[in-house]
Amino acid sequence: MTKEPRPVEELSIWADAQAMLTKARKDGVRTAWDRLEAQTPHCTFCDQGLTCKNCVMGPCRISTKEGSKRRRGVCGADGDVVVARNFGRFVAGGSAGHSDHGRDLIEVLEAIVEGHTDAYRITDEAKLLRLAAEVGIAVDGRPVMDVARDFVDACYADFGSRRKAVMFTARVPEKRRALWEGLGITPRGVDREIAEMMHRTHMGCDNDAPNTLLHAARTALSDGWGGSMIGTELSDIIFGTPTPRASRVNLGVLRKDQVNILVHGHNPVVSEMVLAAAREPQMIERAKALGATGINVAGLCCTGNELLARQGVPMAGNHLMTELAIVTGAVEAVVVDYQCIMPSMVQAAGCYHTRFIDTAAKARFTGAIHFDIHPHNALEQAREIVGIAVDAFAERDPNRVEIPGEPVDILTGFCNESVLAALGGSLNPLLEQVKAGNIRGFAAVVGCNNPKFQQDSCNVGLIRELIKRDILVLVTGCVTTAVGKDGLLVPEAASRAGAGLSAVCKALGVPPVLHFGSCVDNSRIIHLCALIANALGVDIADLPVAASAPEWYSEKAAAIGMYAVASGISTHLGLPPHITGSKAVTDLALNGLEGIVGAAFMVEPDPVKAAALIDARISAKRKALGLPR
Ligand code: XCC
Ligand code: SF4
Repeated sequence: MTKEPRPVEELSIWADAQAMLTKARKDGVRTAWDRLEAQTPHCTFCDQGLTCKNCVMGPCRISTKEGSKRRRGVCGADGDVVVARNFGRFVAGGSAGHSDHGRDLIEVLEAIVEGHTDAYRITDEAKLLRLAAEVGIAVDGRPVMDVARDFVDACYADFGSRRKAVMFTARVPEKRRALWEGLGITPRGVDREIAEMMHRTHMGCDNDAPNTLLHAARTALSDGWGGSMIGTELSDIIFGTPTPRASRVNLGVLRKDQVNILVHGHNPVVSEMVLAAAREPQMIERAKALGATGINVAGLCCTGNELLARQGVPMAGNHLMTELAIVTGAVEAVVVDYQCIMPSMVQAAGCYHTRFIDTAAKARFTGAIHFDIHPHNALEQAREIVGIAVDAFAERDPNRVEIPGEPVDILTGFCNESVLAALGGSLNPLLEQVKAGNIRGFAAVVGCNNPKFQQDSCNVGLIRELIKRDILVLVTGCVTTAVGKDGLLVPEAASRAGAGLSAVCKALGVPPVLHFGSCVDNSRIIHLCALIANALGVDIADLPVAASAPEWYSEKAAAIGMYAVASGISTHLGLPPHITGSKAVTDLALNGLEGIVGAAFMVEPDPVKAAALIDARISAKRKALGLPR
């Protein structure tokens, strides 16, 4: 007997998701929720991090039972070592993802400097010059392209083995840098730390769990202050630094009367070109010839966040909406770069007229239409892609189209530069509000969806609670779409915040939740923390700030959490990583790290309880700084 499927209301809090889950069942499209059910219960050894496959004397499953003969693997590694090694590689995977993305932007800037592309250009020259000067490159009187060439070299050098510290660690408060130095976790080079983690976790190397975890911190720091930060800064230089602008979210941003193209993945390098091609008059004419009124580009996941923050392109959905967006039957093409793209989307697309197009040699999907996009051919390739989407419009079956819900308004485009500009060039007005207790602190709520949660219940539930407690929230990644759909990314949402925060937001005309970009843009948030700490003459760990990834799923989210904690920002997770098989590792993550780096992880699936934990943290930090409330 087959089990009744779970009611769609239990799977997501959103009406648009529920409608598409119902349609998916009718259309025979399987989703992540169905597949999770098929995978449940998960293997307990794997879930707790106690499986090791690092060599072929194994695989080994470590038992934690007292007296068991299987308390050690064939090589003799115990549960602590296996858990730490697995977690170390997990963090290295995430750091590699963000940082390789960052490197792709260096290659684009290099192509601009070398004159190998007309598709890309330096949009924010002032930012390039400012950053170049910041890292010690001579700027005055030099041609911009010469400065850019030196900056490209400086960025590449951050990936290598010759530096004592990645360049942007100069932004970190001195006290924290000294702490890292003392612990031996100053991030030296992005590729170096990642490679060293792979080395350490080979059989017979680092067999001391705390030592492995310290290197996990170092690896993550090379992402946060290295690869991700380079990704963010170069994206601003090439595509422009975000400024506040209006946009809209949810599946309702898809258009019945237009060619719909969804961009999905992470890097703006491809999606910006697709957008540019879709705006060309001859493309729009081609769409009109087929009966469409135009071409609508909308975002999914983080490349969506990149286009949203810089161009105001609407956001169709976050991680768990990606399959459901196809189920609308209204999508002509999904164009992907890399990361967080469920391979199942190829099958989902195959159930409709939707073309699934991949664009990177390093992220190919069997069954997809493949383009190999490089800086020198990006715009021509993007034009071909948009052409394929437009032609697919002729095959759309109106009887299978259902676009649920109305778009919700949001305000986007916040970043350190735009916040500083809004404050008149200095953080002081903001800090005065913090000192007075109108803003009690800051929380960065970031990350993904995970079908183990009712979609967005924890993301939204936590943020609603935090703003009530006068905690200003910054969001990135897939949490953006969640709060956006809840109506919290508009200035009018100030009325849903506590009295203090509400008054500040009303005075400034900003929402109580600020959209700070994509996942690599969490680097903006640690940079902001460093700016505030430096302005106050304290360490980041002394600030009334916290981070949270309520519904996280990915290796990248683990890297972000790890660099946040190692930077002194306590971080809440809605569910634990695969470490619970080791008491030593779990204790270290939840408690021990506090004494080492001044911050630790908190794990709590209930959003209201999580808000209380974050609030308690912020209160303690305020008290230590001698601040009221
Ligand atoms: Fe991926 Fe960045 Fe997570 Fe969304 S939030 S599911 S990592 S797209 Ni980073
Ligand atoms: Fe087993 Fe050790 Fe090999 Fe891991 S490294 S598979 S624990 S023998």
